[in-house]
Amino acid sequence: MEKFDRNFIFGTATSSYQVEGAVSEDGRSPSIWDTFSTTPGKVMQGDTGAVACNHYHLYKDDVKLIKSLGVDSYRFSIAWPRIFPEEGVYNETGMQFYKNLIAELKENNIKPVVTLYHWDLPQWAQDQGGWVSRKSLKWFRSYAQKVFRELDGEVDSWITQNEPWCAAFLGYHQGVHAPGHTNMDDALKAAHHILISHGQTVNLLKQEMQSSTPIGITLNLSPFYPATKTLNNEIAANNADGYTNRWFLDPIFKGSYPSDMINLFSKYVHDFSFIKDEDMELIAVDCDFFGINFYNRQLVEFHAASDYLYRPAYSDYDKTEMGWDISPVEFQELIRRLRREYTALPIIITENGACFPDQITEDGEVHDVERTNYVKKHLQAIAELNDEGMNISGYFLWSLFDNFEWAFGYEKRFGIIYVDFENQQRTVKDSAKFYRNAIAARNL
Ligand code: IFM
Repeated sequence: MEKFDRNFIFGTATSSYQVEGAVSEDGRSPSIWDTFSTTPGKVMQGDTGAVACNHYHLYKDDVKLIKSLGVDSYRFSIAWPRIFPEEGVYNETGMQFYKNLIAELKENNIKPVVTLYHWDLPQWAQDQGGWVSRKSLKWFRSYAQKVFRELDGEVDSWITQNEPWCAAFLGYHQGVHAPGHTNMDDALKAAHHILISHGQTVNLLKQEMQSSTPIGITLNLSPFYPATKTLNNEIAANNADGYTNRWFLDPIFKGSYPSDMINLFSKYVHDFSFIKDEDMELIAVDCDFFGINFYNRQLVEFHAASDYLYRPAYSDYDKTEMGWDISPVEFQELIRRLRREYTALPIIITENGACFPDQITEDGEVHDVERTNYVKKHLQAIAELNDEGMNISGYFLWSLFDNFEWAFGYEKRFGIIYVDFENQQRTVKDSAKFYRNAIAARNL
């Protein structure tokens, strides 16, 4: 019996800065990631996305590879600084790349799922405050409007924002992502503006442009568990969940920020007047689906000296090369919780995958058994969830290629297609072959 019905969407995913390269071509201006990655000490080995997978030039061959996987859909993102290299200055040549890519995908019967923002904010916007500034709403609106005018109709689904937690908290609080700020006040403002930008973009598409193309947002969610069941560790897990998950889930689905987190954040942020009542209504806008990027569960313990009273705890689970727990059971618990507490919208797993240290062996292949098992376990988990009626309607394997893994550079490989960054040669890994067979059989 088939485990996935015919309507289930199987896909694979990438993002612009991680694969495109061609950072100074055809009128593209620098993004915050060009600036960040060329700042010494920010990215491992000093890697940058300047060439990445050279997908900008190799996209036709890459679409052939995507086609060979038998996927229904390909998720990619648009580099904002290709479209608006300066404030208010539209670059048709930059847009043409995406028109070509979409045409190529459609000729091959692959549905394009397009993310508007996967972290490559134009540097000109950052120079004026970036997401910390409320002006970001105006900038993002013009960008989204132009992209919709040019591409809506050719796109299967839109994702407004990818992982606001990473963009805001890794970028503006922890400083490990661009633009590298370490300030909670900045992070909360950035998160708030990113969330509003999501709401206003959905309204732009649906109300102003009267489009019926499905649109939603993607959050990275990670369930937190106390290392042991003490009251203090439960507090730690609740705070970690608030910082990572609820700060984004609550406004999107309940129209308010969690009050326990406002109290906790008040230790460092004294003025919340940047949050206006009308913003909350906008953030809680109706969408067509909810995107989730899932990688791992996290174990935490109470730690009085940490900002929010928690720190990572030892876990004996098998791990990926990122040190992330392999946790398909907790993935299922997360989905059930979302159904109980937050939403009945169709859920799309917009990213799931694993990093392992791959090598091409003497037979010229990449036998990535661990990644294959990881993917298999998560697909199995989805099939079981759907048997329970959890309505997961799609799965996008992260990632199509080994690519620029942000602060880790090219050191960490998530691809189901191996990329030799010396010569851009692609090698289809065993995990890709497994995925192709699973899709063909709609089974595992
Ligand atoms: O590579 C990233 C991606 O850009 C966003 N989600 C997590 C992936 C793996 O870290």
